[in-house]
Amino acid sequence: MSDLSRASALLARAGHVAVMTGAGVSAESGIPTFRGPGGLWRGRDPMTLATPEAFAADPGLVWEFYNWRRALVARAGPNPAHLALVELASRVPRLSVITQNVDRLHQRAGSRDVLELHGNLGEVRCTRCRAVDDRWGEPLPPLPRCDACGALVRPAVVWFGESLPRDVWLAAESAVCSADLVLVVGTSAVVYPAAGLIATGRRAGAAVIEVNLEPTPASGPADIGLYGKAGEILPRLVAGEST
Ligand code: BV8
Ligand code: ZN
Repeated sequence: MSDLSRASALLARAGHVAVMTGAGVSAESGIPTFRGPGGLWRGRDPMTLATPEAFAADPGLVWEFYNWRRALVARAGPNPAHLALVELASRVPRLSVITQNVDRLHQRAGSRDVLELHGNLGEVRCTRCRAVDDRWGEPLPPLPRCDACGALVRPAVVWFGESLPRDVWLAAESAVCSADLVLVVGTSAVVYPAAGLIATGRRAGAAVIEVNLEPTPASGPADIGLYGKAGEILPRLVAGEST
């Protein structure tokens, strides 16, 4: 029995599937991943820009990085991997979509109740009054200001060293603990606490399927690894292909 047919059989029996996605699910939409080739911006490691310290030191540079990504994401569209997960939602009794991505492509593909562990590029949050504004698709000036109080706003994403939104985190933990299958798609599984959800789901008794170009630290706990492009594998998996 091929890995794909074993995975399809697990999916067909699942009552609750928790999907956990990373940047790799958006790669075929033309959005560079964090750690793969082309993951750099102007030779800078995104990890050195996605921090409160970088923003405090040079908000203009960090906003340049985020405005570049906002424009890129606004021009991008969902790919077959995102669309396959929308189709999966109509084939299983319950589907939870948990993403580390900030590009809203799951929502734009039609997924509902997406748990955004790391926020999103559409919303901005005031550094003084903490007002949150959805500025999706709107080009922002080099140093955007709060409409309410005039202070500098920041991207409403979770930076390294910052806590994840508590309500979203608790919902994601609950999802993987009640799922009978955790489908891990396009993540290098090195960023915590998000990556910890995989082992949490496994400990709670879920089977784990990994879809990635290559093995990752999630491959150990995974029952099945399907290696190739998510945009090619997910539609076949959801369609129940077995070859
Ligand atoms: C926290 C939003 C603590 C921003 C992101 C030292 C100092 C400080 C912190 C730490 C430290 N050591 C460890 C930490 C914790 C840190 C962490 O995990 N660091 C790692 C790197 C070691 N985590 C944090 O800081 C978190 N907060 O711990 O808070 C705390 C606790 C209590 C109280 C206060 C504070 C916050 C982490 C969130 C960071 N924000 N994003 C933004 O986007 O700008 S994370 C960022 O990385 C993105 O969200 C991204 O999604 C995420 C994970 O990366 P991946 O999604 O996996 O993407 P990646 O490029 O890595 O991999 C792509 C994969 O896809 C690859 O495997 C590739 O093979 C595959 N692929 C590519 N193409 C395809 C494909 N697969 C299939 N098909 C394809 N076509
Ligand atoms: Zn304000």
